[in-house]
Amino acid sequence: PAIIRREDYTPFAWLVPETHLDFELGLESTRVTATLKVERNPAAEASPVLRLNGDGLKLESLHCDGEDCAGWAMDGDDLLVTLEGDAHTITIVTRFDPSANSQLMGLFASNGMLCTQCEAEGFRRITFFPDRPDVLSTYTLRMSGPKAQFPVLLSNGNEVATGEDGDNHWAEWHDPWPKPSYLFALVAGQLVANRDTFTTMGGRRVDLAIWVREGDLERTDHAMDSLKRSMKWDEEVFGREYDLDIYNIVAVSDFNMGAMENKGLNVFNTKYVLADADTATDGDFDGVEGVIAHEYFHNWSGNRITCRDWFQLSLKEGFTVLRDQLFSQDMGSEAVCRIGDVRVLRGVQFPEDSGPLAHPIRPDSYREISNFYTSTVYNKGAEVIRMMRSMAGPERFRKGTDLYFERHDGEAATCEDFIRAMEEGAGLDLEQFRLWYRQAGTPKIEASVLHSDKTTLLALKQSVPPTPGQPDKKPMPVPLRIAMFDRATGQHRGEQLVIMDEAQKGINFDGFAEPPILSINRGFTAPVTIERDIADADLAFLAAHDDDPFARYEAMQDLVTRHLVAAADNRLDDAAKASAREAIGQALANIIGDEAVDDLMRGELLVLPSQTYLAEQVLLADPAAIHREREGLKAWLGAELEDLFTAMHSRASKVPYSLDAAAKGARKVKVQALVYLAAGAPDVARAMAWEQYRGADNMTDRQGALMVLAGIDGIERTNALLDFYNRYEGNDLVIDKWFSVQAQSLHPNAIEHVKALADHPDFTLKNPNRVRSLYMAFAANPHAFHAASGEGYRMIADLILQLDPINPQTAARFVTPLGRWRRLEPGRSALMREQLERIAKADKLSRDTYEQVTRSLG
Ligand code: B3K
Ligand code: ZN
Repeated sequence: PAIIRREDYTPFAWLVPETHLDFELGLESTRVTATLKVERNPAAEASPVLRLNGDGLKLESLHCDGEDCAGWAMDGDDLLVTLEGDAHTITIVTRFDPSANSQLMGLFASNGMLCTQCEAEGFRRITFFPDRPDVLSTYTLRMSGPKAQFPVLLSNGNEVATGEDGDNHWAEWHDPWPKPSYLFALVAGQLVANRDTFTTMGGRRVDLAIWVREGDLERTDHAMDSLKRSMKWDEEVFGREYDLDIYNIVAVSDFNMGAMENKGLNVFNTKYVLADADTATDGDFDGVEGVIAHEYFHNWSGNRITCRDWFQLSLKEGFTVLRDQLFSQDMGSEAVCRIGDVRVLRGVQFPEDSGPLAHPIRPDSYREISNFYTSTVYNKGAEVIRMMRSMAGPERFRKGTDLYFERHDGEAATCEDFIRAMEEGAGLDLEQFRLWYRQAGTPKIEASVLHSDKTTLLALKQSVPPTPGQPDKKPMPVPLRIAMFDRATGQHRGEQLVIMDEAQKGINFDGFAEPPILSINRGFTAPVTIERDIADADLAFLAAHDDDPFARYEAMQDLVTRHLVAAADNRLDDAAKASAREAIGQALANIIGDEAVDDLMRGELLVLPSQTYLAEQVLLADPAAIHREREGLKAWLGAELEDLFTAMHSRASKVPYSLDAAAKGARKVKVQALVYLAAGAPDVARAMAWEQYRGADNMTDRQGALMVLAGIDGIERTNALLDFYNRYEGNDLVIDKWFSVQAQSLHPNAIEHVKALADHPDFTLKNPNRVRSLYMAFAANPHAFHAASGEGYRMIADLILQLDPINPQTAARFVTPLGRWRRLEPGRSALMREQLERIAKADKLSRDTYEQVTRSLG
């Protein structure tokens, strides 16, 4: 497959001012008549050839200006039409079988309904079209089909006419806003709606509807509430008002990703719509709120202003992720949200940035664009814009975004356009900052405090590691919020924002009698790694006293990380290990007892650094050693602090269920207590977890207890898993949890359990949620996936080979865990690489999987 390069961009030779679509709908056969008005693009180099993209389409007929069209040819999957004059009407008929569309791109069938997914290049599976984001067109659509099968017919914009015709009925929709084809959507099926209204700041009354299958209606209130709060928030914080009279959301159970921001008709994975206390955890509730907000915010950052080409993806995704993060921060706890964002960044994006798939937030080339919907484009993209916000401050940042929205409304824009609007509107000089868009890799900042009688010097060093295709890097501007704590008072004298924009830099401080304690990258102002020269006792001090909650969390993480990395590397003798454990135990005990901290934050402070994060800290990781030390520490802490954990659990168990912060916090610390006790006092934990399971009146408590029980042998394990299955049989989203809990468990036989679950009648490769619930959970289970025999790697490779012909987009996502081979100890490294090579040798691979496997082998 060909490589597409950013530098090769050229504007399309033709404009498509109007698109008319006529769908004759059927689950097994749908016929599409597309009528395109085309005219020469005066801003592009003239060409008589109109390239219409297709993907697996069969052309039934083609007319130009009503006549049979002579000048056409196929170029691979694309249709090339040669046109003499300046303006024409092209009519194209295609027909296909939506029920055979297991890729879930284009128009597909899901549970008897029809729905579309077009981003990035799915529209070309519906009809021949210039399927690129810089071709904006006004869409009018007619669809007809059997009324009994498809009582509800939806598309973008407004419904303008409906009618009946025997057993069939039809609807016409018109979207007044010109849009690229990737934002097109159509839904037809048996659906019911939760309806509400929202009045915008300008007085427009918007009819809101969330469409689901009949039995799911009662689980849609949280999504509706999140939608209304998002609409209000975007008006208040970004000055953005909604621009249509209706806003529809449809939930489907077969979906490759979270959701899709189609204009006026969002299509959602059920996972991000349905939530109630009995079936959704607190994390699920937060996920629904975040994704509803994200897709809504796209209406401006994505739809009103879209991307010129797919290399600019971060323009809409990075910015929209930042917007949804700021929203969630305002709805809940700022510090806890920030910690959650950083955990995702470190758990997914940092490993991506240090592995074979590393790429800048604005990539330079791709073979399959679906592979670039990455944590780098999304999460690092959000961090990059957040840094601009930190440098400008919220008011000036808002001036920058106002200018961007005003200047580029209705356009297909570039990252460069965004940067320029920020420079002018927010008054920032971003010349050197543009490197964040060009360079991949996570910058490393080394910090040390040098103290003499009178002066204190903070010495900073920056390096950006080499990444594939980018051996040499330049220093980037890294905004770091810093505070120096005075040992005499235990306080700092105010924080400052330092822009570290050179390879080396020194900053002087006066007036410290003793060397101050450095608190750096407070609030995680920059997506970098920090190596600071600091004593464990000072980390413990910051973990207990830093007034920046993120910095507190960070100090605790650092304290534990250092110890576990050293222990896994066999660098500690018994005495050193014992004293490090004592220090960590003391710090945890302080956190458990600190009445100034709320439980939500306490829950964060108690989390041990993940195995992935620990592995990231060393050049060649030994997953078994890391696992042994991490579990060893957990067990020691669980035993040592048993009384504190049981007391915390029993205190928190008295808090009744609600969705307020105190109650969510109570549930979070309960699970934490069980996790430590399960390692350190398994008999106590088993009894407590079983009691929590049986008494649970909500999914957070029930799933938390189940997770703990799934890792400990005993009759409780069997009974809880059986009870959970029977209780929720038929509820797909909850049965996904049942698969995940087992695939991710600490049970020594997890690998065997996963094999058995793959043969369970409820398992299917056709549903992406189900596939992920079993195999993503498994790939994230360090002791099982990294089994010394290589069995775990083989199982993931088998899955990729089986899934690739069915759903290449989802299959390709599973290559990532196998891409870690360069960073593993030699034995596992070879076993992992072997599996990548086995996949590479397969007869027929999709473009998606081919690209990821070849890059991973590098
Ligand atoms: N824009 C979509 C993602 C589409 C992914 C296509 N492979 C959802 C989102 O980011 O909001
Ligand atoms: Zn998005």
